[in-house]
Amino acid sequence: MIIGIIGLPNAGKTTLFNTLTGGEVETASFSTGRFEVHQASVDVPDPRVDELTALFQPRKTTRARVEYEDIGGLAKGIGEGGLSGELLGAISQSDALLHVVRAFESDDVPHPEGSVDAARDIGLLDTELLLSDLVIVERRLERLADNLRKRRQGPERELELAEQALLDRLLAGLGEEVPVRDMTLDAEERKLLRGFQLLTAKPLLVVLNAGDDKTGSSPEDLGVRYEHESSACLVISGRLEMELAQLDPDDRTMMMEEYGVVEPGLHRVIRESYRLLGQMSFFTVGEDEVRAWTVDNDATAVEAAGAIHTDLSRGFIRADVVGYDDLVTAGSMAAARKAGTARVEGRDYAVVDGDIMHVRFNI
Ligand SMILES: Nc1nc2c(ncn2[C@@H]2O[C@H](COP(=O)(O)OP(=O)(O)O)[C@@H](O)[C@H]2O)c(=O)[nH]1
Ligand SMILES: [Mg+2]
Repeated sequence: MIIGIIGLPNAGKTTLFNTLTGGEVETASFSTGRFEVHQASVDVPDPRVDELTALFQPRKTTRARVEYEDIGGLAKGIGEGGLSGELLGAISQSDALLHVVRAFESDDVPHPEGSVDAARDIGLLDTELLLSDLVIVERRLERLADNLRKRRQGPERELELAEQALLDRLLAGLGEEVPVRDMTLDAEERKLLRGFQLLTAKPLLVVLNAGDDKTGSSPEDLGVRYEHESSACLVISGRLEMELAQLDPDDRTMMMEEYGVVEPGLHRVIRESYRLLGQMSFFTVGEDEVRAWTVDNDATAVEAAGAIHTDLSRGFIRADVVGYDDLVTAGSMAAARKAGTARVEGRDYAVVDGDIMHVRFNI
């Protein structure tokens, strides 16, 4: 799963990327407008994994991971269909987008639009993504119209007519500036659209990069309301977060108290990204390893088994399952079994976020 970090030059993308990944990519106080991509994967912070580690004292703890890509090179002409092909290519390969928006004032850092206005910048980028989708949908509609003129009957014609109807709806919506993620589409339609990699269909996390004096501000405090499907909006202080991430734990705690930061904004960013991707975690536990596994929100027991190893899904017999809270209350697997909170589930069981599973299999 890849989350593409996008935004205007000097919004703080690379600063956030460095904070997220512990990387040290150079930040610049002016934009070169150069197309540039940096990639790194990150542990998903999860207090439940800490708790399970304390409980089982395993030799090894493995957390869920997400991958971030810092995609630089958005330049002037944004909002006017100004995205270059290679930039679009990098963005369209992301599973979700993280839009870093400048909300900090600084005389040292120029803003490509000449002033700081977070709501305006969100609009600019949203328009850019919409325009890109419009082009894709229009092109596809032209090709379909061509095919339909040539092909008078047959099952393929039926499929193409259905696709045409769907794309016409999309075209109308996009024309009214409705992102695809806000449109009502059934599972079949979503599947059909997946191949187009439409940018406004991707989950979107807006991160407002505010100054050090704005920690604890809400988006509304900064003049922003962002209410869309599969979207969320967070405020962080990019530079402060980067400094926090570079401190050792004791100093970090002290500095967080000083600035009134309850939880590193970084953790919120990673958690929200994970949630927007429609993913959840289940856990396996033992003396050897406590491990978080990532599956889709609607995963079944046999799919969860497959996330661990294909052998486990092929030879799936049953799964021993206990909810996270039940396990922590009981204190051990044996105690949970005694208390009757550990269950045996079959292959179609709908996994719940936080389930602790042990898969029985035979191959
Ligand atoms: N004052 C202030 N400067 C910041 C903040 N975040 C980033 N910057 C500075 O803004 C400049 C551009 O940041 P960078 O991460 O390179 O932006 P990018 O072009 O979006 O990758 C750098 O000089 C950063 O140090 C912030 O929260 N406050
Ligand atoms: Mg950068």
